[in-house]
Amino acid sequence: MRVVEATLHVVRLPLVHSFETSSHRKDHLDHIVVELVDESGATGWGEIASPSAPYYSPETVQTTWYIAQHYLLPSILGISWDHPAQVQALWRKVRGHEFAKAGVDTAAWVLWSTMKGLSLSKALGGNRHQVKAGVSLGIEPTIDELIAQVHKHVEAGYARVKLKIAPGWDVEPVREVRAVFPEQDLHVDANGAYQSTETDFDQLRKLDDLGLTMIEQPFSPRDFLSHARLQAILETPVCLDESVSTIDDLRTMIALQAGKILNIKVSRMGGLTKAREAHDLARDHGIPVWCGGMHEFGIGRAANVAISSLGNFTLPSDVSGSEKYYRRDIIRPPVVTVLGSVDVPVAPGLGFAVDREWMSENTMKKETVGM
Ligand code: OSB
Ligand code: MG
Repeated sequence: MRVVEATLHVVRLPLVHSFETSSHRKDHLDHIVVELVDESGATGWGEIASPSAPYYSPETVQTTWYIAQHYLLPSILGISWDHPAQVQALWRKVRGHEFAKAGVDTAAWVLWSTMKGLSLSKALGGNRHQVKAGVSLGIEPTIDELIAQVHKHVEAGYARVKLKIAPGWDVEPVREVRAVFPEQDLHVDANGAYQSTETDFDQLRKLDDLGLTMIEQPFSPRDFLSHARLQAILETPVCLDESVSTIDDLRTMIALQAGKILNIKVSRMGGLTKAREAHDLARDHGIPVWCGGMHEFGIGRAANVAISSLGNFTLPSDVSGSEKYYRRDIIRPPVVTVLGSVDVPVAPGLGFAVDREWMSENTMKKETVGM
């Protein structure tokens, strides 16, 4: 396989319902769609799902654009490869920049699986026909509005509900939601907003009797030690998200017992090859995983569905239906959740058609890199 042309498209879509985490609120997203074309004219699609601001990870839309344009695409153009897992080696020297790498890596997997006539799921070694879908709900202006959001998504059938928390918005709203939904599979995600202080440890400890499936990323990304200390005093599993962006981070998590569950994000780990490697390593150490999301458009969402079909993705993934996020997605048909599950496509490659017309109507910036 040899990529001879690559195009980056910055696409902007408004969110149906604005989303607030411990760091900020957003009402639209700019993601970069990666289009790779090989010498036979076949296309592979990927999505760089970096947020615009460096609050989730150090990357931004602008840094990913720069790194893809100047480093990642030039190193893949004109080079022959047999399998998408080899693509990582082409930019071995580029440190970090996982979101940028993930978009190009996914496009290579989609191109290859399309050419081989395999679904992306099959190409990755997946064996599920359906994946369980969870939903991630942001911080709301009031507890009543939060409860209304939970109602809506429980009624829509989601298998698990995650609530964003932050200091000042934690025990009280979660306790009230729990009171209304005593049996619901519920978990919380702090996006690293707590500090390694006695006050914050005491506050987090109060979540332990609310029957949560997990507490996701309470402390900052590099603070493995506080996660290990918290896990040692809680019954509730600690789940890591931001802390694990490389396989070495996962080895650290395992060695320090810094959590019992792993959120694997294709974007955060630098693509499908690394996400699969993380899945295998976690499985070998008895750590269940689920696939986290970055409010992906349909292309990134399809990749998340495909990776979630691997055996150790035993917990519901953040792969909600397209309509939770966007009035109209850039793929056809949109991703749909029925009775808490999403079907894994069986068609070759992405398994969805990219809606080029809708994409170009919403494109802010575009650039083609040739050989
Ligand atoms: O921590 O999982 C997170 C969105 C933006 C930044 C961080 C996170 C999220 C989500 C979105 O929770 C999950 C989804 O795509 O539905
Ligand atoms: Mg998270």
